[in-house]
Order: sequence, then structure tokens, then C-alpha cells
Amino acid sequence: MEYEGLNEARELIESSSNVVFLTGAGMSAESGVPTFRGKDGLWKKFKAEELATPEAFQSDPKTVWEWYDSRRAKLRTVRPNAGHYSIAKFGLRKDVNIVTQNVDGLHKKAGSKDIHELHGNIWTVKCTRCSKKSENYDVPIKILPKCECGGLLRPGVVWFGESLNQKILSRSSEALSKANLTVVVGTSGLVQPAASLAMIAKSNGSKVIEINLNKTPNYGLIDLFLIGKAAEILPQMLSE
Ligand code: BJW
Ligand code: ZN
Repeated sequence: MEYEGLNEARELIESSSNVVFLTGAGMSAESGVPTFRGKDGLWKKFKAEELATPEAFQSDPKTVWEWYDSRRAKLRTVRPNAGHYSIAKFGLRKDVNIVTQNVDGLHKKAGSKDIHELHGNIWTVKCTRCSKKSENYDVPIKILPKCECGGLLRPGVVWFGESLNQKILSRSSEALSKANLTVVVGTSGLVQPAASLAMIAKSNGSKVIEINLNKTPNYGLIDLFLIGKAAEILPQMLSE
């Protein structure tokens, strides 16, 4: 299928040396990872405030861990899609940074470098007592998992009401300040502070392309909107 705006997008891409991809759940949709807010999204079945908050974990860590365990089990079976792979390949010929809200680790699995995971990674755990972070790939995970210090481990992700890792946020801002082109892919643009990054890129002089199935709150600021699936548009847009 020939997407409207594709030629213009390809021209912008080829004339840019430094490109940032800002990705959200729609990036992984074609891998079979559910999004949060779509019609089959995770928040249709589960209440965010009952699962993705520190208060929820404090009051019912078992339920929260069971939810993360089921998502980890699903993620264990999925692969990066053609969109992830095309960004990884593109990174071999341009200066590319990926600022992602996704916790699924699929950009890394596809071979990309310079990935900034704003909301953490579902394959990491953090101790609620000594704050030690580590990787953990157990599926199923032993509920409730404990740190060697005896403290309860929690998923290494960022919940509502929690601050993002400042180092990751400042590396993301630095990458955006250098970008000639920012490509926003598959995010509803509703969750802060990630949602403001496209605006920051724009005010730093970057051109902004957005790929999504629907218009988002970014629509007013972007230079070019491509409507469709990330896994189909990105390979066409980024091929040499
Ligand atoms: C496709 C497609 C295909 C589908 N191809 N496209 C200012 C105002 C109001 C509130 C706040 C504010 N500042 C901060 C807040 C509070 C809050 C917030 O933003 N709330 C809003 C919802 C109102 N933010 C926070 O709490 C953040 N922390 C923070 O700001 O700290 C400072 C602070 C502390 C205390 C008080 C105030 C400030 C932390 C946010 C953490 C978000 N965590 C989650 C869970 C992560 C762990 C996990 O996975 O379990 O992150 S929530 C969830 O949403 C997840 C996602 O990363 C995030 C964003 O979702 P995303 O990626 O956009 O997915 P969807 O589903 O929403 O959209 C998918 C899109 O793809 C859609 O547009 C589709 O059309 C499209 N799509 N298929 C292309 N094939
Ligand atoms: Zn510990």
C-alpha cells in the first residue's frame, strides 16, 4: 500500500543526519503486545489506578505482580516487528536515538542502540527496601519475589505519580535538542512528561513526523502525519 505523505517523509529522512524516534505502545502492536488505551487496550480490562500506581502495589502487591507476570508471559512469546527492525537498520546509517515509553525491550531485541526507556523495563526488578535494581527474566516469577536483603521486589517500571529517572530524562532531552527530525510513533500523547517531548523537539527546531492510526494531541505541532500501522509504514519510510 502506498501511504499518503510517504515521499515527503522519505525526503525529510534523507536530509536529516540526526533522528529521534519517540515510541509508544502502538510501535509494538503488530508484535501482538496490547496497547493501553485502544479498544482492546489493557486499561479496558484493568483499572490503571488499581495496578500501575505505588499505592496499588503497597496495598496489594500480589495482584499487581500477577498482572505483571501475565504480561511477562505474553511478552516472552513475541518478537520485534518489521518497524522495530527497520529502525535498527536505519541506525546503522544515521545518528539515531530512541526515546520509548515501552517497557517491552523490543527495540533492543531488534538490535537498536541508544535506547532511552522512559518508563523502565518489565524485565527488571527493584528492591523496595535497598533500591537495588537487577534484571529478571523468570516466567513465571516467584510471587512475591524477594531481594537478597529480604526486601520485597517490585517491577522496574514507572507508575503513575512516580518521577521518571532523571538521567534517562535528561539524556532524552539532550538527544531531542540535537535532532533535525523527530518521528513520533504509536503513542496517544496523553501521559506526561513523555507527551511533552514532541513539543520540546519542535521548539528546538526539529521537524516532526507522526505515525499513528488516529490523530493525537500532537496534531497541531507536527509537520507531517502518516496514518497507518507503524510496522507497515516505518519499513517503507526508512528503506534506502
Ligand atoms: C498504533 C498502532 C499501530 C495502535 N501503529 N499506531 C500533567 C497534567 C495531568 C497529569 C499529569 C501531569 N504531569 C504528570 C501527570 C500525572 C501522570 C499523567 O500523565 N497522567 C495523565 C494520564 C493525565 N504522569 C505521571 O504520573 C508520570 N510521572 C510524573 O509525571 O512524575 C512527576 C509527578 C509526580 C507526581 C505528581 C505529578 C508529577 C509517570 C507516568 C508513568 C506511566 N506509566 C505507564 C505504565 C508503565 C508500566 C507498565 O507498562 O505497566 O506507562 S501508564 C502507560 O501509558 C504506560 C505507557 O508507557 C504510557 C503511555 O501509553 P502509550 O504508549 O501512549 O499507549 P496508548 O495505549 O495510550 O496509545 C497507543 C497509541 O498507539 C494510540 O494513539 C493508537 O492509536 C496507536 N496505535 N496501534 C501505529 N499498529
Ligand atoms: Zn534489597
